[in-house]
Amino acid sequence: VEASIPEPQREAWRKHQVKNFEDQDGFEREVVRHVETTLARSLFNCDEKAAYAATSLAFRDRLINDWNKTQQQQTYRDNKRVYYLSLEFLMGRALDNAMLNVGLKDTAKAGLADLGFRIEDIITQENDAALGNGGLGRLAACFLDSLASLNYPAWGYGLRYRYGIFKQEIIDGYQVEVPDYWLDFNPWEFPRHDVTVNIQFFGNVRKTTNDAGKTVAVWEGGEIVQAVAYDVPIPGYDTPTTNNLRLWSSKASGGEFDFQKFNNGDYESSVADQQRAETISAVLYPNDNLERGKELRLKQQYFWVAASLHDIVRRFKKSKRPWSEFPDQVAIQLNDTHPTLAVVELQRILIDIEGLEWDVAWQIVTSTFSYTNHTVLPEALEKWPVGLIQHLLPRHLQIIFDINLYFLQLVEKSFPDDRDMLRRVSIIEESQPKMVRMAYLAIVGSHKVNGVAELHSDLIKTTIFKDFVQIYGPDKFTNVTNGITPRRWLHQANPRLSELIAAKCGGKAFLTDLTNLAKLEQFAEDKEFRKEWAEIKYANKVRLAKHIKTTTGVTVNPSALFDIQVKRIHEYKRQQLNIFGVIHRYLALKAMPLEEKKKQLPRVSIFGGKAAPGYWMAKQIIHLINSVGSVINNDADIGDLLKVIFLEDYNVSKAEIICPASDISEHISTAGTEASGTSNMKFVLNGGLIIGTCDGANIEITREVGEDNIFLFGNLSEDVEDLRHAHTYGSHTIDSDLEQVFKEIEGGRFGTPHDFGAMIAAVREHGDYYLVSDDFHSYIETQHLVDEAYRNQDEWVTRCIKAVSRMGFFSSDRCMHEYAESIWNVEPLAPAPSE
Ligand code: GP0
Repeated sequence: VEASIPEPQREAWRKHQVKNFEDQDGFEREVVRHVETTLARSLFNCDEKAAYAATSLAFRDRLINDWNKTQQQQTYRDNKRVYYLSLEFLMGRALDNAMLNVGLKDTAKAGLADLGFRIEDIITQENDAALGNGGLGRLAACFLDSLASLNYPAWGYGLRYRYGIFKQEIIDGYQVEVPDYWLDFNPWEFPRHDVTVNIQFFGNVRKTTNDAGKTVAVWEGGEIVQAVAYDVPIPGYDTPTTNNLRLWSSKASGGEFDFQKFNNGDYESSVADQQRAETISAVLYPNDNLERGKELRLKQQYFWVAASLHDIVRRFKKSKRPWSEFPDQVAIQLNDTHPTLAVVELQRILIDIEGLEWDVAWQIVTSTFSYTNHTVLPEALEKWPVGLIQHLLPRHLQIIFDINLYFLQLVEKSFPDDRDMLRRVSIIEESQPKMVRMAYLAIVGSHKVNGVAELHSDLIKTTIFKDFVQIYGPDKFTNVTNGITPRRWLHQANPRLSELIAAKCGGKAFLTDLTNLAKLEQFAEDKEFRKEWAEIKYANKVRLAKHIKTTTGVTVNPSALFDIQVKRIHEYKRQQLNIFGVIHRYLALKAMPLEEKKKQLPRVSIFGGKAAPGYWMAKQIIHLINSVGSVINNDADIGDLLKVIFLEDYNVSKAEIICPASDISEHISTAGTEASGTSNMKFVLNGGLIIGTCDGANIEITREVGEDNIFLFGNLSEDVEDLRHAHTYGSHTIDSDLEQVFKEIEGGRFGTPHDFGAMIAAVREHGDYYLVSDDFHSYIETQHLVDEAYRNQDEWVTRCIKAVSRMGFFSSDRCMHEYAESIWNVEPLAPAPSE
C-alpha cells in the first residue's frame, strides 16, 4: 500500500500501460525485440536456443500482464482463496502450454516460420520443470491448470529445487542417475527478492509470564535460514485468469551472525553456513511411494510450510479482519502428509504470537486445513522420530504433544476404558524410538480427509484410518477421484485428435467441459470417421517409432500393436509381471512351427520409468527388461513379431509423445495397492485401450467406458490378504508357465542369471507379496484376448472411440469443482473485464 502511486500520477501510468500482442506481426516484433535487447543478439547469431528464449519471453510478457491483473482483482475482491501445498509440482514444459492456453499457438507458428524457425524445434529446447517424482506431483500440476482455467482464486506453494528428479541414462542395461540442473535459463520464474521470510530451526523454548499473567512459550536461539519467493505464472485456458505458483528458495540469512564471523576472519565457516542454508532447497528427494526419514527432508518440509504460512497469514492480516474469519478467507489443502507441520505451525502462530486461546486457535486451524491421502502402502506413510523433531523444532513438538493430549481426551470420552483404541490412534507411536505419525496428525488437524479414487477412499476407511471413522464419523472422510487436464493431455499432446474431436463435438467446448466428448459416441461406427481416427493413431505411432529409433537405435513397425507401460518402477506396479509375460510370449513364438508363427500378431512392448536410486529391486527389474530386449530384438527368428523397448528418462514431455501412441497400456498393480493411477486416464483419453487390474481408478474407468472397452484381469483386492496368508502358511505352488519363464532366466538365456535371482526368489521363496504368480495365468489369457480383439481393426477402433467418448468424468476440472464445493467452500472469481 505504501508503494502505490498517488491518484494524480496514475493517468500517466494508464496511458503507458503495456499492451498484449494480439497478432503475428505483434508477436514477431516482440521476438525480435527480445533477441536484440534482452539477449543482446541479432539475426546473425540467433540459434534455436535464442529463438526459444525470445519466444518464451514474448509469451511471458503476455502472461505477466494477465497475471498482474488477476492478482489485483483477487486482492481487490478479497474472496476466499485456496492454497495448495505440495512438495512436488511436476509441471513439464511451459511454452507450448502457454501458447495454447492464450490461444496463440498458430500465430506463433506462423511468426516463427516467418523468422526462419520450426515451432516444434523451438518448443523442444525447453527443459522440463521436473519438480516431482510421478503421479502425486503431476496431479498437483494438473490441478493448478484446472484451477486457473476455472477462474478459482488459488495459489500453489512449493519448493524451488535447484535439482529436480534426476535424469535417467541406461548404460549397459543398467540405470545411471545424472543430476538435473534445469535452471540455467528459466524465463518462467520471477525472483521476488523483496518477498522473504526468516525461518528458525533448533534453539529452545522458554516459558515465561506475560503482562496479563499468562504463561507463554518463547522459542529462541538456534539458526535462521531465509526463504526467498520465486513466482511462476499459471495461465488458465481460454481465460485471462493467471494464478500464481510460489516456490521458496533457501538462502543464508545474511544477518549479523554471518557478518560477524566474516569480520572475525572466520571466512570458511561463514561460507559453510551459507552452503548449509542453500542445501535445504537444493534437491528433490527421488522416492515415490516411500518415506526415508532423513533430517534434511524434515528441514525442507518445515522451511516450506513455515514460509508459506507466514505468507498466507501476512496476506490475511492486510484485510484487518478478526481471526475468527480466517477459515472464511483461507482454505489450505495438504497434498499428502508432507506439509502436515503446517497444522502445528498455524497453531503456534495463533497461540504464541497472536495470543489466541488454545481452543479458539484450534477451531480456526481445523476449519482451515484438509488432507489428501495418496497411498495405503505402509512404507510410504510418514513417521518422524520424536527426538528429531525435538531437536529441530522444539516448540512444535510441545504443540504436537498438546494436540495429541486433547485429542486422546476426546477419544476417551467416546470410548471409555478402551486403552487399546488410545494406543492405536495416538499421534505418538510408543515405539523405540517414539515416532510422530504424520497421517494421524493430518487427520486430527483437518476438517476433511480424502482419498483419490473410490476403491482407495473406501480402503482408507476400512483399513489404515478405520479407528478415525469410529471417532469422527464417516462424513469427515470423502472421495475425490483424480483427473487430468485435457488441455495438456489431449489438446497439446495430440493436436490432430483434438482437432478431429472439435470438428465432431461442436468446437472446442470439450476442452473446458470434457463431458462434451459424449457427442463422439454417435460416430463410433461411422466408417469415414473410424478411418480418420485410425490414421491419427497411426501417425502418433510413427512419431513414437521415430523417437524409439533415435534414442535406442531399434526399428519398430508402427503397424504392430504398441503395448506400453510407463510409470515409476515399483514392485507393486508389477513391471516384473509384464516382462515375465513378454518372456512367455517369446518362448511361445520360439516353439511355434513357421506356419503358425506367420499368423501371429506383431507386438512392441514398451517400458519406461525411473527407479528410486536406492531401490535395488526396481533397478534389477530395469536390468531384466533391457537384457530381455537385447536378446529378443536381435533374434532373427522373431523379427517384427516381438520387440522390447526400454525408453530412457521417462518424464512429462516424453509422456506427451508416448500417451497418444498406445494401442494398449498396462495398469497392472496388485489389487488394492495403486491409489488411483492417472496415466490410465491419459492413455484412454488418447484413444488407447487398457489392460489392468481391478485397482484404483481402473474400476471407475470400467464403470464409465463399459466392460467391453477395457481388459480386466487378476485377483480382487478383497482376496489379497487371504492369498498372502496362504503363501506364507500354506503350500505355495507357482504357476507352471511362470515356472517355465523362471527356468529360462535361470538357464542364462537373458544374461547372467545371478542378476535376476532376487526377482525370482521374491515370487518363489519370499511369499510373492505382490501376487505375480497368482495373477500370471489370468494376465496371459487376457493378453491373448487383446491380440484377438486387435485383429478386428474396425471393432477395435469403435471400442476406442466409445471409450474416449465416455471419459468426460476424468477431467481435473471436475476434481476442482468437487474440492471447491465439498471441501474448500470457495467460488470462482470472474476475471476483471479487459479495458
Ligand atoms: C502416491 F504416496 N503417489 C504416493 C507417493 O509417494 N507418490 C505418488 O505418486 C501417487 C499414487 O501412487 C497414484 O495412485 C495416484 O494417482 C497419485 O499419487 C495421485 O493421487 C499414482 O498414480
